[in-house]
Amino acid sequence: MQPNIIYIVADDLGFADLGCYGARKAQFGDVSPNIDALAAGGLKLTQGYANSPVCSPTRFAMITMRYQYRLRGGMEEPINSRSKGNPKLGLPPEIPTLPSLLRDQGYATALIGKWHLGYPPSFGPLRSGYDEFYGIMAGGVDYFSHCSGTGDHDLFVGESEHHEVGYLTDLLSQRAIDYVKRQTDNAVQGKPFFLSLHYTAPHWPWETRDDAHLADEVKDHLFHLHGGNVETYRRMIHHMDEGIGQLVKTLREKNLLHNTLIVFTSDNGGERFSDNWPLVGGKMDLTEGGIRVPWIAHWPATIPANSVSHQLCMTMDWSATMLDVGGGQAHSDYPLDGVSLKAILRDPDQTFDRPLYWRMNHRHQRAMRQGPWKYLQVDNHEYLFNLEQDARERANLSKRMPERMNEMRQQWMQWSSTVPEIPEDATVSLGFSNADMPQR
Ligand SMILES: [Ca+2]
Repeated sequence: MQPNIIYIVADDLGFADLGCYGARKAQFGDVSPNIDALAAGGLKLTQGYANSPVCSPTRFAMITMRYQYRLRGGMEEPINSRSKGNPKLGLPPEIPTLPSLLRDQGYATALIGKWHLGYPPSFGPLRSGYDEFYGIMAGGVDYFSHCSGTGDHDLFVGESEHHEVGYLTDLLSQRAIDYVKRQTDNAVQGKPFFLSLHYTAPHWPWETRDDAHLADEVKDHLFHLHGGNVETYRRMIHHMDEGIGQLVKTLREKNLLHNTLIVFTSDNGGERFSDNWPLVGGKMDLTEGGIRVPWIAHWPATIPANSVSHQLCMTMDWSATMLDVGGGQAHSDYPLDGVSLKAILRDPDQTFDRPLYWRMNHRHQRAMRQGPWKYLQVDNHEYLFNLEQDARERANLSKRMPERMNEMRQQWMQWSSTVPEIPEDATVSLGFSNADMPQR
């Protein structure tokens, strides 16, 4: 029987922000007990990556299961609010997607949360395979006013603007729970659902459930460069974790948990208050802190509890896995770059060779990971690291092992020639600079 599938994506959550990835306790206690329980009851990946160190490019890869560079919108780092109405910068509706291909297999499909793949009328979740949408179109909104950085109100049901009082993380959790309840009868009768639950937590502005008073203060500058702290940040994660706990409880009560695949990840590495230890760098960087993220999968019918996998993988591989377990196949005109990890779910001890590639317009970055090796270029400087020995990328082996670096550079160039070049008008948007806060 096809499993139900829930794809939970946090926003800017770093590699070590969860207890199960080594997070320290917050003043209020454990940061993420419910997500940690999913990891304990299922599978935790140690070498899983995001397709990009920034939002919308990863989301292109997530939904198309192909390298984001194949689409013009995927070249933006990221799609910014000023592109609203631009008919080029988004996910073209004719492109097959994970939800559209699962829908072809009989799945009910919904996106609850963040879209960030272009604005209607050219683009939108309902045009790309989702039956239902509740959430935001932009890259970030205030948690209380639900307004984006341009001041536009950005909460929608379908394509209709929707006003509702509440803390966005809680609204998304409640909608997800309601969705599961609504789908229960169909799911029991063999019509499964695919739910994308894409939180905006713990992305700026730095607001917990108790911080409604901040909405007015940050409305002209959602990057919130004068606020936030580690404890606030941990609470924001905790609010998401509470919602996930309630969602799992609902699945259990409805007897759906056993045959539901829940996958949890982040769209990119951590931002300024995040813990990426022991990795270096963060959002926008191709050093490990920008791209290595938590990957947790829970599916009692298939995945043994307490499993750990060291398989190399990136976002589009997990999407390909979901398509695979749902019985779907790629459209022949749009072959997948993502590789299914289905075999790993049953037998987490097995691994296979999986070279991974990244490219960023920002700082002319390139990266390739294969086995323990990482080839990296930043600002036209090249590096070679052995990540099994040095996950923090401080021991540069490029001069000691020039042959290996040359070989990996060649492989990267070969891969790069298979995807379109970055166009002149592609934009890079940074939330802050050294003028706002000192860099290390
Ligand atoms: Ca993000």
